[in-house]
Amino acid sequence: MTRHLLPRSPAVTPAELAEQALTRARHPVARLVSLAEDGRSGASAIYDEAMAVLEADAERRNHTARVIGVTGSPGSGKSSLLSRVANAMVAADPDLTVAVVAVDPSSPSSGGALLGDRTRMVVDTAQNRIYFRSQASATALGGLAPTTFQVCRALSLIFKCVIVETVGVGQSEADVRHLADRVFLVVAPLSGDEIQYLKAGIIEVPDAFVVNKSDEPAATRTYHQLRGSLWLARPSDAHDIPIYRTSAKTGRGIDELARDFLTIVTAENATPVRERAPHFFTAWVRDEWGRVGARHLAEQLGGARAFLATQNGFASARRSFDASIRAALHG
Ligand SMILES: Nc1nc2c(ncn2[C@@H]2O[C@H](COP(=O)(O)OP(=O)(O)OP(=O)(O)O)[C@@H](O)[C@H]2O)c(=O)[nH]1
Ligand SMILES: [Mg+2]
Repeated sequence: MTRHLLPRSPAVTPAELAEQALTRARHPVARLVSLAEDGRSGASAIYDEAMAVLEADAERRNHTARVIGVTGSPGSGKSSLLSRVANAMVAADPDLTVAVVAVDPSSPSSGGALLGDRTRMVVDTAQNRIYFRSQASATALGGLAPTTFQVCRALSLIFKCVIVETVGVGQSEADVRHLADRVFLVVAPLSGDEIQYLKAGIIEVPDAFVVNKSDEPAATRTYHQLRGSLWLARPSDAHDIPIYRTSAKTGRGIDELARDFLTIVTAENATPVRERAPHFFTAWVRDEWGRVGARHLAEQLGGARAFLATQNGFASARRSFDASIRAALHG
């Protein structure tokens, strides 16, 4: 329904699109991301071709990217915080480029492409070193869509740091773990008592916590509650888990968080984003084909990792999977 509202794209070849996207100019990057989100096979074919060019280029340049997951309850200030952190990061490191993908659970999925412009982020357009994108979540629980993976993969070939913002309402924490090198959980003051932290089970996932809105008086109590919860829930590593105290309003703690994000970005031994593909391919198969599909993938195709190894890109893997399972079901 929203498709006709999208700006008409000039006729560029996939290779030209890839080249333009590498300049990090807003429109070609947005177009590439839209292709990654678009399930139709025409779009996937263009996406695959552009991705092949980007991958070859990344290899030539020795480009690696880090993915940082930032999750937390709705309205805890994740986007405001990331806007400031991203700006502080590029200010501190002149070579750094950052893309932020915010997965928005409240939007209808058809609105995803249009959300790109709806942003609270202050973006430095002059150098195109920060890119912000909002993506509608495919599921009511706010889990990551398989296309989130595709989008991150595309952005990780262009930017050095990809930050994925998800609302922490269940499935998304578990999903973001499969995508990100590090996961940060943002909480706001008064967002719950100790028991709620524990019951939600989400305290197990993050590598670090952020108490945002530290300008509010209740933040101190929340900080101590969270410390207490960590001692109970993760006695073996509670010592090593950072809890940042930030305010996107006053700027408190922003530089410290930005510095630690930079440490993650520059650390050795990044897991290439493409290695995370099997998890997201399996998720796509489940979405599209349910349990029958999952069984077909495991039993007939040797599982996601083996199957992907025989395929030329994610989108073509989807097409061959469709063909394979259709043949099995009807043939
Ligand atoms: N006082 C105060 N308000 C903040 C702070 N950070 C964000 N806010 C406000 O909190 C509200 C939500 O901020 P967002 O940045 O949209 O929060 P979010 O977590 O990205 O929200 P969703 O993406 O909708 O889940 C806005 O009105 C912000 O202005 C902070 O540090 N202090
Ligand atoms: Mg947000």
